[in-house]
Amino acid sequence: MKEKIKEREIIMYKTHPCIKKIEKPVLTYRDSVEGSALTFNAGVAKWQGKYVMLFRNDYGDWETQTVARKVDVRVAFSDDGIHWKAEPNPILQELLEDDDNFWVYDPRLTVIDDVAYVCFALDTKYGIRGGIAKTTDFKKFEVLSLAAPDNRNMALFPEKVNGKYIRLERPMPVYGRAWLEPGFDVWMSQSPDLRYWGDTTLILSTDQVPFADDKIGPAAPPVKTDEGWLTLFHAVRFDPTLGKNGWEEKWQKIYYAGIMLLDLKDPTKVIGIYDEPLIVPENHWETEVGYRQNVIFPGGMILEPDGEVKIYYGASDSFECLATAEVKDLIALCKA
Ligand code: BMA
Repeated sequence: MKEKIKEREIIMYKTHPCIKKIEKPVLTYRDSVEGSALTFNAGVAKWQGKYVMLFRNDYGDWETQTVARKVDVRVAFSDDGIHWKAEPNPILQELLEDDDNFWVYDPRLTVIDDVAYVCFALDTKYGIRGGIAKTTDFKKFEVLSLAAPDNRNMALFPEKVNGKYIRLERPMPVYGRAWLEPGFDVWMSQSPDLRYWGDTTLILSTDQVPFADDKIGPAAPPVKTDEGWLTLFHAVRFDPTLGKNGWEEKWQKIYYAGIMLLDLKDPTKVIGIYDEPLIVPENHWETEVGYRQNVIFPGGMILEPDGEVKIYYGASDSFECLATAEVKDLIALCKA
């Protein structure tokens, strides 16, 4: 794999023309939380006639390009999915009552029968744990499960399949997979009750994604269509020619959004994957400003009744952005 990467020519991909990016971010540090430097990587769903977003807030100072290493998750509501108003308090703080837990971040949101389920990453003294919590009011949360480290990027399907809850997840095997290094893959687990997870299966590996050579991971919770589960993922390419690209001394990764279709009845089967990136970092917000440039990190996907798909993504680890597409076009890409 390492040899292949060295030989691989760096292809300049373009966002697929079926994707329309909304010109400006839908939420930034300016309109989210006092003291926020970075407002990004949100999960979004429809709930009780509104749109609800859970977003990641990293404290710091935008002007001086400093991050405070203090992170939390916030809630915002919207009537149209475009204009957002953030609530004043962080959520899931109960997890931090345990001193071994540092912070919660990168939420994904799934609504099943009016109950909202949040998948989140939790950095702890003993590694990164992926968790699931439920809420009916976005104030009080009950934590249902926390995986053994290192596992994150969990995304829960919006309904049970064959009587089981299904989640995508991305473990990070640094020893056992070292011979194939680099590369972390997308897996799927099933559960009767959202607490006990098993029947774990590999869904998509980095080697199967032509535009990834570093790692891949689940993105938004999949959306159900007549043709299958439309499923976004993020795919990472390492580009040694890149230098600063943000606030850190060096940032040499590029994060794309990819898309695939999973079988409706057996979602462990990939029906098709679009063999180029769906969304590529290109505009000002994605490549010219921000903490880590060239990062597209999709966390929310909503299928509207008229066939429009809204894709919410973190840009440059700094802003929350929105793009739209027609569901039929996305399905066609996966089946081509
Ligand atoms: C991943 C996560 C994300 C982040 C991305 C790019 O590993 O930490 O939160 O958006 O890297 O920095």
